[in-house]
Order: sequence, then structure tokens, then C-alpha cells
Amino acid sequence: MGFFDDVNEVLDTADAEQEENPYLADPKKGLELIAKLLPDNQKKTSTDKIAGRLDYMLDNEILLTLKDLGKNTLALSRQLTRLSDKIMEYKKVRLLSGKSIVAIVGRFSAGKSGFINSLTTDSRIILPEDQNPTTSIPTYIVGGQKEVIQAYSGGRTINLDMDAMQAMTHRFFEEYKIGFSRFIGNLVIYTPNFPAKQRDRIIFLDTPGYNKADIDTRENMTDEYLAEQQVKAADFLILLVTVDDGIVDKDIDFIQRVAIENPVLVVVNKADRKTESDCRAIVEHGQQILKNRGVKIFGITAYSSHEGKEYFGKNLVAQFLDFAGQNAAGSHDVETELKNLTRSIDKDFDKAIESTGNRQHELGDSVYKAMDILAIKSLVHIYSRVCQKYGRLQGNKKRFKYLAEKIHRDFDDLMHLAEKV
Ligand SMILES: Nc1nc2c(ncn2[C@@H]2O[C@H](COP(=O)(O)OP(=O)(O)OP(=O)(O)O)[C@@H](O)[C@H]2O)c(=O)[nH]1
Ligand SMILES: [Mg+2]
Repeated sequence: MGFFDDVNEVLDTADAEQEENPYLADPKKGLELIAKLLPDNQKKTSTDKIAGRLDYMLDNEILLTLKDLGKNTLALSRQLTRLSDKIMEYKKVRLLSGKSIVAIVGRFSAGKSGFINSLTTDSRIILPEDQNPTTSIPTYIVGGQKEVIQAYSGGRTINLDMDAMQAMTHRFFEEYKIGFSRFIGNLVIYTPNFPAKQRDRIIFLDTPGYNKADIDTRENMTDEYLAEQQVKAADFLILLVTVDDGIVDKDIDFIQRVAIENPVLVVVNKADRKTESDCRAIVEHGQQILKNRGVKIFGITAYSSHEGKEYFGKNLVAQFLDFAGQNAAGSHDVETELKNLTRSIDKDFDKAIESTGNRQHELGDSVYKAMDILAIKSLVHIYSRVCQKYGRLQGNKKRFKYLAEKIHRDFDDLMHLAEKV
């Protein structure tokens, strides 16, 4: 049985609920959608080749040149890795420029999509919600003049209608494992219903639950890995947990793995399902766990997406979005970040070369003045090590400059390719 026969068979057995969606009800339309979304390998290669090369240079080659820069090396390598994660998100670089990405993360069915819906004007439903795992493709929600839905696939942008998006994220497909997430990196929804105050400053990223199925199949692990890479490129995190479960180890592990610098907002969702005193206890308990595990938080608050409100007179969600919005300017401009980082590494090289050079002179002087043969011997030993370091630093600076130029050139090429999309 071939792939499309399988699809046909499953489409034939679609139940009444799914038949409302034309892509699920009509096998022909379903197949057309799949064909439209299949990757275009030709284009993928040139963009992906450059992005892959950039990633390698930033993650590996540059790091090798930094080893003599002392205590800064670790911080620099972290910045480089984060930057290369961002560049790997190249398809969206132009789209995201100048805005902060606020990623909504949490276990499946925590209410992430519903939470974003509740923040839109009139709480308009723009993202599918379901009790079963729904969001399998990380989805950016961006303020726009009119509603436009796009899928990013292998360097291409494909326009979709609402039904197509629902079909792709619907559990029917999810269960069937057609695996759109394998070749659709992202969905992007432009909506006029984006919270007005923040529309020019932030973008939401709705993510798949990180325990989509509690079975670690390779497929799920890859989905999780891809989602995690995208979250790493975010600027702010909102962790959604439910009043039923509170915060669990998996939540904290995830937050620590993605290591976003800014403090995290923790939203205890579905507060409408418990009494006020239960909610209060869960919030307090959560606070304690976060403190014990050393997670830097902006705050923790009880919320109901269904009611669109926070409990206990708090207003942390709005405050957090303001905070994210205020820190948006320029923070996401990958190109500026790349320039600043290479400039600062360049300065670090100059400093290290200067101080090693000074040390070399001092030692040379001491060798010259030393009287005791043993002292001379050990000084010469140190002197030769410092000389080696000096030579290495100069060589590495040259190599770094060469790589930095190559990186800037590749990045420019990548931007041009992205513009053509
Ligand atoms: N009572 C109540 N139910 C909620 C609330 N928010 C979400 N839900 C329900 O919880 C279920 C899951 O909501 P989603 O928004 O799809 O959750 P999600 O985290 O996006 O789920 P995945 O994308 O599958 O990971 C749905 O049935 C929602 O109606 C809330 O505030 N109160
Ligand atoms: Mg969802």
C-alpha cells in the first residue's frame, strides 16, 4: 500500500466532526494540500547549504580560535551558539526583525494555544485548541493588516487558508503521522486581532507540548528537538502549567535546557477549574519549587484563558508583555548582533595580544636580570610558553577575522535568498 493509498483510506474513514473541514472531507483536496506543502528540494539546497555552513562556522570553527581568550571564552561561546540558533531560523529573520519573540511553552494541552487566543482582541479564536495534542508545528502569531496564514517549507512560503491550517494541526492528521512538522518548519499567522498595544513590538510563538506523547518515539523526539531549537531563539518565555498538575520536573528541565536569559512568566492556567484557595496553594507551591530549582522568574500568576482574566487582582500578564515590548528595540536584529559580537571578540583578541605581549617583555626582562641559573631555567620555560601563546593568539586572530568576513558574507547571501522567497 502506497503513501497516498494510506491517506485515501484514512480520509475515507474520517468521522462526522472532521468532515466539516474540506481538506479532511475531500481526499482530493487533502492530497492537493500535501502536494502543495511538499518540499521543493532545488531551492532548499542553496539556502540550507549556506545556513548549514554558517552554523558550523559559528558553532565550531570560530570557537576553536577563541580558546586563548581566557574567562570570556565560555560567555562568547554561549553567545555564538545562541546566535547560530537564531540564524538557523533564517527563514524568518526578516519577519522577526526588531520584534521580541515571546514563546509560550508547556506540556501538551496546558492551554498554550487557548492562552494566545485569549490575548487577542475579542478573544478571537485564531489557533486550534483541543484536548488532544494539537499544535504540532511551531506557529508564529504576528500583528498584520489582514489575516494571512503562511507555511514556511524548505525556504519557500506557502499561503494557506484557515481550513488548511486546521487540517494540518488537526488530531486526525496528527494520529496518522503524516508528519507535516517534518517539512514545515513553521506556520505564521498574521492577524489584525493581535493585542494592539504590542503589535509592533512582539510576536508570539505557539509551541508543541513537550510531552506530546509520553512515548519517546524518534518522530516525537525530532519534533521536540525542532521545537526546542525554535524556542532557544526566542527572547522571552511564558511557561503555561495547569491548576491540575502545577509545575512538574519536565517543565523546569525544559526551561533550563532552552536557557533564555530573561526572567520567565509562569501562568497557572485553567484557574476556573479549582477553588480560589486551591489555586492560591498551587501558585505558592509553584513559587517554592521554582525558587528551589533556581529559576529566574518575572512572576507566577493564576489565570483562566476561558475567562480571559488573571486571579487575585494581579496584572502580571499585561506587565510581562509590556516588559517584553519595551525590550524589543533592536534586540532581535540578528545582523546587528552578529556585528557587535564579532567586533567585541576582535577587541578581546587585541586585549589578549597586548597583555600577552607585555608579559612577554616583562619575562624577557626578568630572564635578562636573573642571576640564579635555576630561576633562569624556569623563567625561560615560562617565557617560551608565553611566546607560544602570543603566536597562537595572533594566528587565531587572523583566522577569526577571515571567518568573521566569511560569516558576514554568507549572512548577506542568506538574507538575499530570504528576500526572494
Ligand atoms: N477550563 C479551562 N479549560 C481550558 C482553559 N484553557 C484551555 N482549556 C482547554 O484545554 C484544552 C487544551 O487547550 P489548548 O489551548 O489546545 O492547549 P495547548 O497547550 O495548545 O495544547 P497542544 O497544542 O496540544 O500542546 C482545550 O480543551 C481547551 O478548551 C482554561 O482556562 N480553562
Ligand atoms: Mg496548541
